[in-house]
Amino acid sequence: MLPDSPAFDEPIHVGRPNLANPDEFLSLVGGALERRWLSNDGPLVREFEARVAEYLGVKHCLMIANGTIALEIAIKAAGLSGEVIVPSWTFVATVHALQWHGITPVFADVDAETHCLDPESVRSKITDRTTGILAVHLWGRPAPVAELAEIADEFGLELLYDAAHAFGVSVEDRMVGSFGRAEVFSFHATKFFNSIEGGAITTNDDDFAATVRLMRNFGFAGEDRVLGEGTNGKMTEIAAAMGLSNLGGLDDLLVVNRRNYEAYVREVGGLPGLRILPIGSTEGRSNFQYVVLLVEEDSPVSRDAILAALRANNILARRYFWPGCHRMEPYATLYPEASASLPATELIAERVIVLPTGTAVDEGDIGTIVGVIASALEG
Ligand code: T4K
Repeated sequence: MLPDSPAFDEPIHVGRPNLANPDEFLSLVGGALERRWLSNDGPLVREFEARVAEYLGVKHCLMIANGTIALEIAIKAAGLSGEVIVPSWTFVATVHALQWHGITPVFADVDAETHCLDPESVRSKITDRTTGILAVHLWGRPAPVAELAEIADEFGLELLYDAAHAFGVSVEDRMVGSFGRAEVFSFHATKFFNSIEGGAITTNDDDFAATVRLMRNFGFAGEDRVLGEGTNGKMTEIAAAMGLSNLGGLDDLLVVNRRNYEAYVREVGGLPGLRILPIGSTEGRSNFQYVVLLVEEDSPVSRDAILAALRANNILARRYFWPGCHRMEPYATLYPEASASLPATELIAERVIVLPTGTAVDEGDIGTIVGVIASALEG
């Protein structure tokens, strides 16, 4: 490598899509074209729903066009209004989904070690206008499901989970997908398991599932019978084909993610002021889909200096979810006081770098990426 040439000739992305079985995808798409059934509760969507419900051990899985619309439908189906408690430390779609429906997002802080909601902070945010909690299993680490269920029960609140990061994750033996009233997944192209665009709502509640089914198709209960408000949340057959073709390779994708995560932990160990956020826990299975580098207070150089070095070398690492939703618009203007009660969120936002993983990188690439980070530490 020349001293001034980048470590990689081509960009290395955080969200490079995994394609577990392109031939199966093309064949499934061929079948859809032959049938001329491309959307609206098609056979591939139905098969995808049945297989995901079985995998997650949940009664109902309803495929939706994307994770954001799925969040919006879940919020409507749960009848949320007034104020809903949500982390600021999440992708902005979680918060937008509330605001878009005229609901006030009330930001609770996260635990600095897990990056998931801090139950004590949640308790401190409950008012007589609170109708629910929208928790996030951030980075694929389960939110504190037992504590949140206890709070929801105690105060009569709805409990929904944004499980966009947590497909394939379990809490002990129970898969994420059946906690709270409902859980919402994203199968966006950048997620380790993808359906190009796509999402799902999973629930064990029959009435809730029936409401979601209506809402995702404009409220139609028959050809010309509309029973209530609805939107267009339908998943296409092309998206379901990608989802189905990736489902067969899911175990292999999980192995690759774990291998990459462990390689990063090994390579970063010993670098001063840096560590990889622990994601896996002994109480359940992780999907290791995000590798989060924490640049601690005693790092010789700043987070942004390391990020700049990575980018100069074609490594398109991200500082998800800087600066925190409460510092993004419209929330920064609407809730200028929010940061005062979010010390952990504010701290984490200055420390994270999300590194590339998935099938597009191997252990050799990880060695090179961490080599760039090590050089950056030398200034
Ligand atoms: N809740 C949470 C907690 C979420 O993280 C998300 C989405 C949602 C809800 C909403 O679910 P969806 O409505 O998206 O289903 C990305 C994704 O767009 C978003 O799905 C994801 N979270 C978020 C964490 O990341 P961007 O704006 O950073 O994505 P983008 O397009 O810049 O892509 C990231 C990297 O991947 C780039 O380096 C380019 C590369 N890439 C991207 C695509 C689409 C590829 O190499 N190939 C591709 O096809 O938001």
